Amino acid sequence: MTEYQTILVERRGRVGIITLNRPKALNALNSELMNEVVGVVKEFDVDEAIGAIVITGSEKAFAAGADIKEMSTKTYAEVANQQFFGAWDELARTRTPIVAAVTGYALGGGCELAMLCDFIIAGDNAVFGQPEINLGVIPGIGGSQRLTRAVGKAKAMDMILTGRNMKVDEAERAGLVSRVFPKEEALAKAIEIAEVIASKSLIASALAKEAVNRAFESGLTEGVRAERGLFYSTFATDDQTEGMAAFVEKRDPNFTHR
Ligand code: CO8
Repeated sequence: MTEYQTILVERRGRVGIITLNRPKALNALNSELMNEVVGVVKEFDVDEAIGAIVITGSEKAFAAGADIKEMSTKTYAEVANQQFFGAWDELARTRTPIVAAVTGYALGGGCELAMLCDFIIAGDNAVFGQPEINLGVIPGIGGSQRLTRAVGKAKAMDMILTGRNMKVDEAERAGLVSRVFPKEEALAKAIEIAEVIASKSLIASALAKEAVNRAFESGLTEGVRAERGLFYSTFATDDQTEGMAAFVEKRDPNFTHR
């Protein structure tokens, strides 16, 4: 079994759970944590036994940002030449749905990591923000793009330029989080939701995720065309035959992910 320094990894049925585990640094994201998270996500992503992934932190902090202590002495040449933090982008290329379970602080890179997941389940103590401007930098793991698409230009500009945080009520109203639960229940609820996703056809959920992401990333005509192609391709799968036969025969489907 692989030993991890910065995360805990668990398989619960068809759900893979990754818990960020640097409690003394409020789960600040350093390079080691990035490599461990991205490595496990990639393993889960090609594992047919895993149908959904949950990424979570602690009750106090999902993650309080990129590790400022690791970054503080870096030069332009170092961050640019090493493509510092570039591996996080790989999460956006996964097929398997990823749910973020966010309690406490999701700031800077923490907010960006939550937004790299497919949707966010939040505890009622969740706090989101892109406070990089306070450190003389700007978001660097997609925050300026994904926050703007999630909450619109007005709120994204407001948050990114002032560095203010957004509490969970505002985040839910703005469309950044999908559902809010009491903080003690948020992780269990996120796992329940991931179990629902994992009970579906893995091929269909990957295609559905791809289709929604086309809406997020492209124009309407292109998105609808992409959706149509993805929809047609579901008819090449055993799971389409099984899913529709099960409905007609009034029984539960037995998806084989084929
Ligand atoms: N990095 C490193 N250490 C951190 C971080 C962080 N982001 N956040 C907290 N810690 C550490 C603290 O230094 C402290 O350690 P120690 O006990 O050794 O002093 C410990 O965690 C506990 O933190 P606090 O004592 O500050 O706890 P509080 O409850 O008082 O405050 C806060 C909690 C409000 C979350 C506070 O810790 C805070 O403001 N943290 C920094 C938040 C922040 O600015 N995040 C943005 C970081 S920049 C970023 O994410 C850029 C991403 C883009 C990278 C792009 C690369 C290409």
